[in-house]
Amino acid sequence: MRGRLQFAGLVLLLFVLFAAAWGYFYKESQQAANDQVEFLIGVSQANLIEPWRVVMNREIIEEAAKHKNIRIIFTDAAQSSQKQIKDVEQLLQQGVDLLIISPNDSAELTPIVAEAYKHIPVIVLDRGVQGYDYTLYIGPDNRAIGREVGKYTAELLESKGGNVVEIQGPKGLPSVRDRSEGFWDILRQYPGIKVTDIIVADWQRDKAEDEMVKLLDRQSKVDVVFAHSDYMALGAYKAAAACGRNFEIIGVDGFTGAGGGLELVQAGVLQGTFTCDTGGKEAVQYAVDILNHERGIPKKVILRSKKITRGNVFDCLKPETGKEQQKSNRKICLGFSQLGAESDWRKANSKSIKEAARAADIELLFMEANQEQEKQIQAIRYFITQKVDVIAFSPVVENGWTEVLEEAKLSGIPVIILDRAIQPDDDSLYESFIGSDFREEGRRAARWLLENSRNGQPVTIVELAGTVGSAPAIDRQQGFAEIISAYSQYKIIYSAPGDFTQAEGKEVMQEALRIYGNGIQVVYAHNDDMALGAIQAIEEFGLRPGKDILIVSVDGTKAAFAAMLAGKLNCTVECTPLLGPQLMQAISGLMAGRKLPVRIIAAEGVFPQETAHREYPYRTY
Ligand code: GYE
Repeated sequence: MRGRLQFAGLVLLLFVLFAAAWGYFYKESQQAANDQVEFLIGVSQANLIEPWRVVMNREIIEEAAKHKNIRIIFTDAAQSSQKQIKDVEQLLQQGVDLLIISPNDSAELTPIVAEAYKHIPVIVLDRGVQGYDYTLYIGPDNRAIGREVGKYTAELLESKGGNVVEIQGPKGLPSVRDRSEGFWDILRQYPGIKVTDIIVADWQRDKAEDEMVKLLDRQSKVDVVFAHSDYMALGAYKAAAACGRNFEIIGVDGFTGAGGGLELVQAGVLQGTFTCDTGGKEAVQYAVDILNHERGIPKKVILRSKKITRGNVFDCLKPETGKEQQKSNRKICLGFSQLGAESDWRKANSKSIKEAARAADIELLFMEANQEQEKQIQAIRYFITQKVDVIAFSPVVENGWTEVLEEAKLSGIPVIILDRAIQPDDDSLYESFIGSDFREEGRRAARWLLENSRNGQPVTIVELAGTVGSAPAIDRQQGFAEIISAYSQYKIIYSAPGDFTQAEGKEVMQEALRIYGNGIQVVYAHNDDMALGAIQAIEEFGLRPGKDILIVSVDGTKAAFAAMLAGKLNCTVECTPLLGPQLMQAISGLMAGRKLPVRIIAAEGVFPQETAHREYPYRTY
């Protein structure tokens, strides 16, 4: 008996000692963890009623857990902009190092986001804010998602027609409007397909179910239901089951995990879904890069949406894995087709790519095409025969790439598009587009002009356009026209292509001067090189560029800054050619099995003459 008691005492003693030691070490390790926290990130969430936002927060937590040195503080604005403004103020008071915000309302949250941005980096998720006072925007392309749903609906109805019901999220939300508009854009092309009813179910499954039951009561023929979220789609399915009806249901979101869209597709509840990532994971990844002061942080990241049907759902459920070559530690080989060497921009772009490849230890096959599409197609075919790991290229013109990109796809080589976009923009043919928003550059040039030209007086403009059929020429023209078209006194009196070269820019300007002489007040050049050519032509004509004729152009090259310092150029809208580091970063990610955003848009500014002095020393191209 005594022996037993002694034994029990010993066990108790050991237990107490163990507990004390554990407590001590736990405290120590907690202390160590706190010591490790370097960065505090505030997350201001618009609400947690939408399941999509709950997933966003979960992703943020999961991604943040990979970094010992960051800590996250969450706030929930419960659908109130007023509350969200207070939340941000409080987060700022708590001393967060970076803010991630998903705004309740774009306009109402713009001032506080701009205020926060004065002090710390700000990442805006999902709903944008007005203007550019933030570090980075990450979000989906809802209009594109809507269009894809439209195409799939047409595919399901085999163009023979049928009745469709649309179940929307809350009225007035930009995401709802965009998805719906994209969807209708496509369905309008099929006269046999009728959207007979629209239900507003506020992202709620039960509301979708109830409304759908009522609808099925009176509507005898329903062929396809498009629900703006998988959760509401499930409601439609339940309604069908309750009423003994049968139709095909398409959702949006495509979450993994229990009850998520992928599971619903796998179970045959949904015919298909289109993924709409929340960006939570990417926000943390970029936040870490920003806090570590990494270079080449973009301004906008648009997330890829994937179509999920029974045919591919099993592949999607598999965890992401790295590619073989990464495991074997072989050097990654990149084939890059550059369109030419027509401008300072292009030369800087080529240099940036070569230097970044070297720095990233990526083997580079680099081919230049003298602005000829045929040569680029040949280069891409050559890369395919060489079995490179990745192909990247800057398409000289927008059209005519589908065939060669399909060849690359068939041979299993991923493609990244750099700088200029393609049409038709079939994003199943490439992994990512990295470049600028050319239309926005055109708008910026026009806005500068509006602010800096005489009010009320007629303003005559000569436009020196870029290469015919190229994305920057098309978009810069449209963006500029979009803004000035609202003001009748602004008139483009002459527009001709100068192929982005200085020599042709000069020729076009000579011709314009020959026709209009002193009657030209403004030159808008699609790039700096053509503006420099125009400056020569204007001087030779006996007028003063920058004074008698205002000149605004795009790129922001060092030569343009020198022209501004000399008073001969009035403004340059930046378009960065320094895309090499972002390209290599994307390639490394891709090879490691990461899903890339479908569009990565660079951060850029506007530089009027007055700023040239300050900026000139820092221009690197
Ligand atoms: O603006 C121009 C160049 O595609 C953005 O091409 C690029 C354009 C750039 O030649 O200078």
